[in-house]
Amino acid sequence: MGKNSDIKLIGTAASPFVNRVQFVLNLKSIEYEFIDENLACKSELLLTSNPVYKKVPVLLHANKPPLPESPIIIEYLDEIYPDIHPILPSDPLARANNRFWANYIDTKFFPLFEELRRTPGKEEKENIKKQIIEGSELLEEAFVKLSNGKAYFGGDDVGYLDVVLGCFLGWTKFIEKHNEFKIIDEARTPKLLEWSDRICSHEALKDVIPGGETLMSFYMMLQIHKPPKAA
Ligand SMILES: N[C@@H](CCC(=O)N[C@@H](CS)C(=O)NCC(=O)O)C(=O)O
Repeated sequence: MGKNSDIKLIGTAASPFVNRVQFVLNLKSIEYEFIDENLACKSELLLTSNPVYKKVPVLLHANKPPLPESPIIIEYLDEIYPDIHPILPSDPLARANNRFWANYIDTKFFPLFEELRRTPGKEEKENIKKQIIEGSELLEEAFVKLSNGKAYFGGDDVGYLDVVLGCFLGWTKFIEKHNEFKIIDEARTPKLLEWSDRICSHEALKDVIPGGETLMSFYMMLQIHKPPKAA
């Protein structure tokens, strides 16, 4: 995409946080250049652009200071391109509710996936799986409330939580497959299951969600650089 674009994104294809920004850029039809980062050997560009966290994504917009952290990047893009596919709801309370659930997903729900990978011991793993399942049931309830009978968390169209949670679906399926359990299923989370099929085939997301091979090589890199805890 656009080599001379004034928007550049430092990222890696397997990162759900990077995928969120790509999803929003696609929804808003914004051309950008993707700068592929190797997290096993971080570039000078990443280290100087995000000296605090040293993580992707980082948005580079023209000559402005680099912007890290996916929720902050998404809100920034939504503010500078408000007319094309607004992401956050206009109602302040709905906006606050969206931020609440996004924060839950980022600080409670998704970190359990990493904890599952790093925790040794069958019993401990089963306990984490149980917490993930409870989390998915909370998200089912949130979906029912926020979507109001419509197709997306955002209502008739993709909104903030669709972006935030939708970009975890590749990893959700990967974790399900490699740990032999279901996170989103017909019996416990029927609405989320329908939503997940719908959003994964969305035009702006379908080429962004990483495939199994990309996820596996990232997973192997994590196993080396952040290995499971000692038993
Ligand atoms: N809170 C950050 C999380 C970003 C994040 O965890 N990125 C990972 C890739 S999925 C990363 O860069 N990890 C490198 C590291 O931990 O050193 C966001 O939402 O952007």
